[in-house]
Amino acid sequence: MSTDKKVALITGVTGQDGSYLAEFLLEKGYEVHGIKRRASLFNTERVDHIYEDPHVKNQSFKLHYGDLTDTSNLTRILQEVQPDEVYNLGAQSHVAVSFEAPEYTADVDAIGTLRLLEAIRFLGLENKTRFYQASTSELYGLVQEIPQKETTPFYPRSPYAVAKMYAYWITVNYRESYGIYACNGILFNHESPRRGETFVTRKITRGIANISQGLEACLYLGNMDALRDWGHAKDYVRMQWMMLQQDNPEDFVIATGKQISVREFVTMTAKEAGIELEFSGEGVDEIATVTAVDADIAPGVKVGDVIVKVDPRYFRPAEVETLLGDPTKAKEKLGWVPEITVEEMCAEMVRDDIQKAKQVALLKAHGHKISVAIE
Ligand code: NDP
Ligand code: GDR
Repeated sequence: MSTDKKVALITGVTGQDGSYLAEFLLEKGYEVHGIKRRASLFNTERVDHIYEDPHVKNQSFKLHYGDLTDTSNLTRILQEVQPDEVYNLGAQSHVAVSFEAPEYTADVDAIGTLRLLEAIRFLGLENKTRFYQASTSELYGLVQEIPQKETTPFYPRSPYAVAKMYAYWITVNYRESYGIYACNGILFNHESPRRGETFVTRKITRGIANISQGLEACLYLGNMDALRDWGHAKDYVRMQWMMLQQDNPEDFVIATGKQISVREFVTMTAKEAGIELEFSGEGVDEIATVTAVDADIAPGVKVGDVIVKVDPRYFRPAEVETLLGDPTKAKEKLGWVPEITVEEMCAEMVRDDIQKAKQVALLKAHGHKISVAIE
């Protein structure tokens, strides 16, 4: 690979943010290296469009097999790549799953971050390599202040958030102890058509899209009252890069400054899919019934259908009820403002999921056996 370009290494390159960031950096002329876990299938769907044939010289985008639980592997990749910038986006990133797999989550999300920072130190890259840590609004958990900003105290509410809190502080510690340019982006929820199917926004847009095309009957959700500050992943990866271009490393909150509930996101999604809903009942008995439908957009739905129900299995042992970020510092110091609204993002996700649902419906109509995975 060429040597005159800036070199970036992304952990979690196959994830939502990793794929957008890789695209962004390639457009900026970077040589981009990504760490990919070995899996029994390729699992590169989100980066296939930027994949380059490894047999061709001067590749700008290169994947390395690796894992955040493997110190020697990470150290070897860093030694080989000699990155100017490391973006640590890799994580077991699902909050509910972290209650099922707390030890693994700690190993990847907390100690994985330490492994990378230690590798930078061990290889003597302290003055060369800048480090971005994917921190999270989940650190605020049981919120101590509204809205949450860089100085708001943390109160994590899940094994995921506790692991990310270690990662936050070890990043600060390596900055203060060894002078590494290391910083935390405290990012509030951000979504896109590339969002994993089990996070609530994508679960909703995909579920309603499938229902609209007659592929599913009902969408089951957990806490409909949860409030989140939802932005678009494209806006947020731009800010990840901006944070590493300053004279001095600092931590920033990245958010839109607006929040809506899960229930409101359901209503917004349904509207985009040509469906009007009425909610009734409370708690575990809450349902949403169709009151009007545009049959051209949603041929699989009729008035009176109950298409959303609550299933307590999606409740969490400890819940984060409300998150609302204050991105003032990012705006004032870096000039960053989000460009995509939650309505625009929702519309983009719905369009994409309806298109996918139509493809599945077509294949089914031609006798292909395809089941729609539901969680
Ligand atoms: P995703 O879940 O979409 O992607 C996570 C990535 O991490 C995937 O590439 C995944 O690989 C990889 N990964 C998981 N375990 C390991 C491991 N043991 N070793 C190496 N890589 C691993 O997350 P997002 O893109 O949404 O988020 C990116 C980062 O930002 C995460 O750290 C997340 O915790 C954090 N964050 C996300 C927010 C959001 O709203 N999206 C908000 C705040 C923080 P594979 O594809 O093989 O599963
Ligand atoms: P979150 O995102 O936990 O905020 O973490 P998620 O979309 O999973 O949940 C948001 C809120 O919706 C409620 N909810 C449901 N959630 C899921 N997944 N499935 C459901 O059926 C459901 N019903 C209601 C949840 O209880 C919660 O309150 C995300 C991840 O990307 C983290 O990695 C990141 O750090 C934070 O955002 C900021």
